[in-house]
Amino acid sequence: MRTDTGQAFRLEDYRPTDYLIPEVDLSFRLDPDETLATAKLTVERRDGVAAGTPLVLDGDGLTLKELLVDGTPVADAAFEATPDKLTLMAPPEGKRFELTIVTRLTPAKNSTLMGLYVSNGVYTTQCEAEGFRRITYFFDRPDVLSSYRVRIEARKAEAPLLLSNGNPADSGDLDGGWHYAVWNDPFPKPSYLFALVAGDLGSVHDTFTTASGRNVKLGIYVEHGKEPLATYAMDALKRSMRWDEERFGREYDLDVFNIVAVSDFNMGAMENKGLNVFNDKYVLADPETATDVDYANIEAIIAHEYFHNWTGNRITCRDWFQLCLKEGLTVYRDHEFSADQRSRPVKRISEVRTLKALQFPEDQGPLSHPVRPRRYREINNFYTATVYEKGSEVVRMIHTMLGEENFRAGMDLYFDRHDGQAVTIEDFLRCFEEASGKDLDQFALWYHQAGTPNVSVKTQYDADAKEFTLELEQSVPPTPSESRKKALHIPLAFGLVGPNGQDMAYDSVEGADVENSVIQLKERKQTLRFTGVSSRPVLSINRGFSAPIALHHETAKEDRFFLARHDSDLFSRWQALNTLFLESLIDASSRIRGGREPEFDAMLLDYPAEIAADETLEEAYRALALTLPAEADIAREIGENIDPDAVHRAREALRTAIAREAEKSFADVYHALKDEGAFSPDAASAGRRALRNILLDYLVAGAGEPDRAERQFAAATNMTERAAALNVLAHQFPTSEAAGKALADFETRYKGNALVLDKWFMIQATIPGPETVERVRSLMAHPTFSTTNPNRLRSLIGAFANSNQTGFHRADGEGYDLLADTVLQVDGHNPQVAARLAVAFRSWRSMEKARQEKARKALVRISSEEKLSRDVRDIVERTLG
Ligand code: B3K
Ligand code: ZN
Repeated sequence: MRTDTGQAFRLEDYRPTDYLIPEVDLSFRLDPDETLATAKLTVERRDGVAAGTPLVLDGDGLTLKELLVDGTPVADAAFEATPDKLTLMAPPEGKRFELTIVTRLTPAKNSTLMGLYVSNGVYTTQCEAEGFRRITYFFDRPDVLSSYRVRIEARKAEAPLLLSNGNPADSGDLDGGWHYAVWNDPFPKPSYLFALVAGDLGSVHDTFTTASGRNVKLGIYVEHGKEPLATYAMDALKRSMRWDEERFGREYDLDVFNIVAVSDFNMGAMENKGLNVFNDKYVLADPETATDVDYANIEAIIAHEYFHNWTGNRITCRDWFQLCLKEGLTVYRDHEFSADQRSRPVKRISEVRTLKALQFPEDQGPLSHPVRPRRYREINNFYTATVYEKGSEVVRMIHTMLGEENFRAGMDLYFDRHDGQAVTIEDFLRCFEEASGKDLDQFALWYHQAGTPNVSVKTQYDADAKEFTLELEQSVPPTPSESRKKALHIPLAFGLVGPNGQDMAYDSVEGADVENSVIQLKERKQTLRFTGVSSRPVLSINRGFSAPIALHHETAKEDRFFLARHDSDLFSRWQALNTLFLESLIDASSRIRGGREPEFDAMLLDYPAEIAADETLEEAYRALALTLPAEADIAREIGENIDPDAVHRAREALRTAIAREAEKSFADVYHALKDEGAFSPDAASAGRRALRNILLDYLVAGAGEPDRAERQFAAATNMTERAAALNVLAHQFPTSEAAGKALADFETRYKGNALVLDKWFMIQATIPGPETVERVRSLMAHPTFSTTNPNRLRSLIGAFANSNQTGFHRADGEGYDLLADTVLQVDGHNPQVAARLAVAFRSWRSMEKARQEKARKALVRISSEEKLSRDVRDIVERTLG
């Protein structure tokens, strides 16, 4: 483990290396306990650097076996090798030399899942961000690009399959039951994109012909016997390849593209050049074991990693501060892909829900940082919702401001100008400025300034003058290390909705640039005056969530209802209804806290029956509209002094009230939606199942007894229906016989299927209420629970801490203690995953006083552990503030 040295890396300290490494020749002789890695590096002194300047390479936990310069061993006095650094004091004076480094690795003992490790008998690597330095000494930073030749030797029986980046070049048998393969990657890449996989795996194959007629061999490698579960991923891959050609003009560039699924993986997947490595959760699917959400995630992540081939790999980041350059942009691209493959408004609503659930609390708490951070102690802690999701929103805003044509021209220029380079956000923005002629100076603040901007809205209509006035005011609250904020350039899509639901025309507008129904808000305060507005309009603003802001628009309930029913923008309809739900849930929770009964507006109780049955709306949209804000959403909106038990009771009360009111309509729709045909994972079928499942949740809550969920559980013909029914049973009747029986059935049925058992753990971890802490502790003793498998940890502990408000925030602090215990335990073998878990503490200051104190104690207990990793120390210290 790398213990913390307190060192911080700063953007302004960026400086290029003294040497380049244009070519890398790697050979591996694989053995679980003693792998030899030989790296022959062609080292080239940069122009302007003095001959003999010391060469300093990064390492992490390395053991050096041999060191040669131009084939001759280096004398002991001429170098220094520690586990984390190799210094060659006086390299040859010539321009180029060859450095050979032999390191000894123990992949079977590598529990960090960074560098070279063994998962389920398969050798695999993870190098982003700084894992390559756990394999050999190197300039392990993204601005050093090299072409790689990789030779892998392994015992044929242990690893018949040998893969690396690029194209296959050679292979054959060796003595003693060994064999080898050689791979060549002609495209220069940074070390974080290196990958190797060796093992005994099954596979599915296909081919793809690119737009220019090149043939690419596709392969997906999975555990033997699981090949049929990879067909959906393969289909998603081919669709992604075609889409990138059509939408962005980007073709694939190698002869092969391989994907490997492994079961122990720190995150979702990794975009290594030509050899993507995936968490098997995002590859394997069939109707019996995967839900519709799993299918959608597989499609999105396959696309995301594939799209990195251009945004990330062909054009990479100059340094890790620029992470959003590849991540935000690639998320934007995968969002657009899913929107094109599925339903655009439904996709947009889901994106915004995710942004608000994950990024808003990050930006409003102690871990807030700009989309392009300026400092980090541990880069792995910056693979955040801000870099990814807000990073994507920033790219979306560029698209909104420039329009499709200029946006595409900017992207084309970016690909053209920077192919093969490691670049910065400034380089990226310059392409859009040049392509569109627009000035993005003020807009660039979105990358540099942290915090969720607040925009408040006031409106007024003067019937005599037929004038509509709109007052907009923006402010960004202070965030760690930035107290004063500048005004941002915020694009706000809007419409003045008339009585018939159509947008009204107006004669003129002054007070802001308005183009294509988008207001460009640039000042702290701007007043817009619309003339020639024939009757009082209802303002629909931030349509499609054109800017990632918190909107404060105090308006009459009637107007919100009007928008919920009539706005021409489906996203805004959802937004209006969701705001109505939120406002009434906040009110209900404060009543409950004050010892009063919650009260709900009749309109709010009537409308759901109407939506459920409204056939002009797609089912997936109706399902989203009927989904009440989660407890965490309500808590986030309350913002301070939160009592999660009151929030929980408020939400339950509203759910029951709606269910009772809408019983008949919900039951009719529920029955009419029963899928009779063969399962299809397409968006429309998934939408029907989603609507049916949300209705089940209501119907069971309204009835107050589990029968209907038991029936759905028993009759389910796919995992989407089965898991949803189990969830309803376990969450609404946790101690009932029905829930106990269903949980036991599920466990027996899926014994041995790790991905499905993860669902079983997750459903139980998220059962609301104080008793779940004990349930989670006893599940940690389940024979299949292990803290070394990240998926299992996330499905039990991660789900408990992030998605169980009443459990994790239990008043006596037991939930916090459970998380602290786990973080400390996991930190001993996998700091990256431990740090990720610790992030769940980030909103501790928004709880009521007694809980805050309990959370603070748990955090202090973690931070007082002397041997804490840099990863966890960084998170815990920033969280404590
Ligand atoms: N680039 C990887 C994430 C690497 C995370 C390192 N801690 C997957 C992705 O975003 O596509
Ligand atoms: Zn990515």
